[in-house]
Amino acid sequence: MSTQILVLGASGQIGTELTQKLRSVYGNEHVIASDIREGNKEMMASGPFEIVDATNKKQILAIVQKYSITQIYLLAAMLSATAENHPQKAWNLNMNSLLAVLDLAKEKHINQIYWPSSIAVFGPTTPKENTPQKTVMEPSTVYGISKVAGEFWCDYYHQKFGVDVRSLRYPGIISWKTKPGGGTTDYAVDIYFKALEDKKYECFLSENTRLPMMYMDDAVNATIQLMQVKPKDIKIRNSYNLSAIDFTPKEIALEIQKHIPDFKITYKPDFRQQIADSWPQSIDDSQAREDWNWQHQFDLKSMTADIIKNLEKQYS
Ligand code: AKB
Repeated sequence: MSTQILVLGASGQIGTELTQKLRSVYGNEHVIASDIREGNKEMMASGPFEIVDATNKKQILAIVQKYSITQIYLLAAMLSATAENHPQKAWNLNMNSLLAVLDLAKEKHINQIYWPSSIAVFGPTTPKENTPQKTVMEPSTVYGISKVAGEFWCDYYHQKFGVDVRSLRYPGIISWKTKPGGGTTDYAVDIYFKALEDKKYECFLSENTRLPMMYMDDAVNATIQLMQVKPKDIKIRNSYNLSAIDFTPKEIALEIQKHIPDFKITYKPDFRQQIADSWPQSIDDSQAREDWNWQHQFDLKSMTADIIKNLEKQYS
């Protein structure tokens, strides 16, 4: 049976780039993009697109049957900052979408699932540096609570029903093609746009707030790589720690100033500071590196050079 992929939440920050990469790997017609709103022009033109509510199991099943889907990548989610303002909505979206696709796999409509977890599963009681794979998970955000619960559901469906579900704990993901929305790590995307547009940026986190981060190219590659690993090599069924770089707002600003010398950053921490302070500063992802040979490519320097080169083209 050929691989037929459905991406739920394809129009979001990660979904947009993941869909395009999956299409280049598996062929445009084999990757069905879906969301509650249309995606960008490239996505709409390059392959099939369907409007789907990721929490509606019936709607998902109809698409699964229409395209003989074998794998689902579930990217629809409400992120940390927005979830604090809409707790019930966040819980419903983040949980019901996951339970819907886990059930579809249990009922043998599909054979593989990808679902992202996050560094938000960790909380103030977790060791902050080199946070281990297995450690205290007592999150203090609604988003984090939904991700911890999701991880337990994934493990449960795997143990109990043999569902092949795979997951990564994403750090902050940095991109320039599609902006994120509602996350605490979003400053590290906004800062590049503002640097090019206005040569200044007011950061909503304080200057020394260190957080784990990753360039989009690395995140997309890790995700597809994980899905291609033989089932016997997947040793973790709740979610793998995944890491690349970590930096503070001050450090990213200094790196941007190497390209745009008159760029200025100011700091005005808001409610997101408390969320950031509850998360790890760096992550130990040695299990992912051992089990399926994960390696990141981009550091702060190469990522910044790549983003500024691409944004300069876009603005010129
Ligand atoms: C957020 O900031 O909410 C996300 C995440 C770390 O999961 N980027």
